[in-house]
Amino acid sequence: MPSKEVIEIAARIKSLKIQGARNVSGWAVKAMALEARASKAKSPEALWKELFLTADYIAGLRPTEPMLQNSLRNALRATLLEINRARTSRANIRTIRDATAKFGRNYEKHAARNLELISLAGAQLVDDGDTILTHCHSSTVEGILKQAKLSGKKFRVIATETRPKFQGHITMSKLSAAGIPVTAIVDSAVSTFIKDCDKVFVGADAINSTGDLINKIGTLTIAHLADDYGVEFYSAAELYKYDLLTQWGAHSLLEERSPDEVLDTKKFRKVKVRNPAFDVTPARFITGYITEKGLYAPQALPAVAREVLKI
Ligand code: RUB
Repeated sequence: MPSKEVIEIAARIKSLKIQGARNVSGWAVKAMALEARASKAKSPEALWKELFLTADYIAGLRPTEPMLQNSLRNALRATLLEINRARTSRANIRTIRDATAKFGRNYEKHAARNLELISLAGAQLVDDGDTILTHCHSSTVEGILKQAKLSGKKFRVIATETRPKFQGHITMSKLSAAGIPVTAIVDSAVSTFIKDCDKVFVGADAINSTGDLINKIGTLTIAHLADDYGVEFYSAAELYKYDLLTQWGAHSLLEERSPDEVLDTKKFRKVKVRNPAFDVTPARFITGYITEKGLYAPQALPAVAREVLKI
């Protein structure tokens, strides 16, 4: 059973109080460090088992998040390295616990640096006079647009509300607090407003081995419309979002969430509800991925990601 703090973090991830791939992964790594610190395990083997089960529990909370899986895998890898050292040196249960916590601190710095790099690269794509459409809340897109504003660009944003959980409201309030003019629209109004847009910027939950993008449900419709109207379509993504398993033929898992998010199921007893949280946008609709290593065509991204993930 994970510690009380980990269970609390898990509940906030599950309910989307912590949302977006980067935030979820950051909190997951913090949870691993907290679990290591709170552990009463007496042997490296017992500690390993505890951390492994914690990682497995957290990874299952949002199945469409390779960034979450990649960061948990690397937290476990850092722990395992120290366990191996303990066989041959003076490393002990305390140094093993410290190794998990140290990974957490390094991860946080690394993620902050990557966000800075993506924000700088993405801001260069924003031109004076642009109207930019965004969907859901991506902390990465938020970083880009705030950086563009800081560098003096004059542009406006159209933000979808993002049914059923309205994450678009987070985007609207963060961008308007930064002094960026924002227009809110309902998701189904994208077809009306796309012709007024110069660019689409969305985040990414996963990128697969053919360069396809998995992101918040509704992204695919926006990509189709952008393609029809000749609007550039960018996804801002840390390379940690690459889904390693897809290169060996696995399909990306698409999370389906509770029907109660869509409507009051007590009132609509006879209605079947489907609530997929994500959809898949084929690479052919994507102008480019904005990453910490720069801008890449979708077809080029898997090779760059493999290099960064060292496989
Ligand atoms: C959020 C979502 C975001 C990506 C990227 O979905 O689809 O576009 O996670 O976010 P949810 P970030 O609200 O269901 O988590 O750029 O912050 O990693």
